[in-house]
Amino acid sequence: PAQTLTDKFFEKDSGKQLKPNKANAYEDSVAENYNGKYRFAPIQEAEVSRAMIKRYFKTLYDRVISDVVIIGAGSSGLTCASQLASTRPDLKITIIEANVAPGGGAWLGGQLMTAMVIRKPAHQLLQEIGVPFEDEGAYVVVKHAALFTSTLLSRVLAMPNVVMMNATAVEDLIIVEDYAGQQRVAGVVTNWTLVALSHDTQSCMDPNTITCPVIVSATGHDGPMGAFTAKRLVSAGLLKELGNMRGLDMNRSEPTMVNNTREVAPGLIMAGMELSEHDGSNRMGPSFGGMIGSGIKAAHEALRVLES
Ligand code: AHZ
Repeated sequence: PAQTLTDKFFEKDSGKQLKPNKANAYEDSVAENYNGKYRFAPIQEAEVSRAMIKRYFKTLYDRVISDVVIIGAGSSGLTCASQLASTRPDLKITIIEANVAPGGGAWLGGQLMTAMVIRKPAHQLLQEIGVPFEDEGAYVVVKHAALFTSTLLSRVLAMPNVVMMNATAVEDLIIVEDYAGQQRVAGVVTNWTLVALSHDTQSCMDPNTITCPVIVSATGHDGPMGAFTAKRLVSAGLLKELGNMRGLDMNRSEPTMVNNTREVAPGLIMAGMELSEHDGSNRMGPSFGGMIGSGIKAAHEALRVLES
């Protein structure tokens, strides 16, 4: 039979890592040439699949027990992850994000406009992560919200102790009774988002679990997925009723959100806009200082719970 490209370059697939037939096979085959002679290193499709599968499932296997799970990778959740992971590189921090694209609402400022406003002193995070801004006195402006989000996101994802599972939704909480008979949130129940959204039409699609001593929930506004944890606390009897976010008042809402970011139920810290839904406090509209402050406070709270 004719020799295929794969036969030429690789030993027969023994189920293990493919090895090149001769030491310089890759070098011979590769050329970065933009005059019509560009050649990629040869590859087998199976190799690509294995490269993804083994890492994804190894990570999932490892993170089934995490130190901290952060639900939601919006501005508050990502700030929390960044602060927590840099302060405690020993902690296994796992972010679960329902969307394919992490970042929540922080890819734009307000009303789909590009500039992002951050009130002082929350701009200190920008200095720390190296995002340039224009100083307007009481507040700063980042020229594009996407610059803030992409910088924060890449910083978080580059941290060796952080794992993010996106396109994955938290669809329930693990709630256990502790030795004193008190209800405690002890983990999250997850499913791929496309599966979580199809429970009404498909039967028997059981989820997965991640156990952890501390959860930070930052799922944002009430919506199909948003404010998920706050709503679940109500149905679990851990919260009497949802407060529902109140009208916009920047001066009241941002400090209130930061100062009230706390452990709302044993083992569960709530941050960002979800906290406004939980507590029934004001919204702030397109000012992101409260989200940054709340994310940092949530990281402090997580450490307090872990160390208590
Ligand atoms: O996809 C959601 C988003 O990325 C994700 N999320 C929601 N439910 C989830 C679930 N499992 C996993 N069940 C889930 N992920 O959570 C993220 C929330 O990000 P966000 O930007 O919506 O919330 P935030 O609180 O970090 O930032 C809010 C920004 C707002 S809202 C607002 C106002 O309405 O006045 N003002 C600001 C600055």
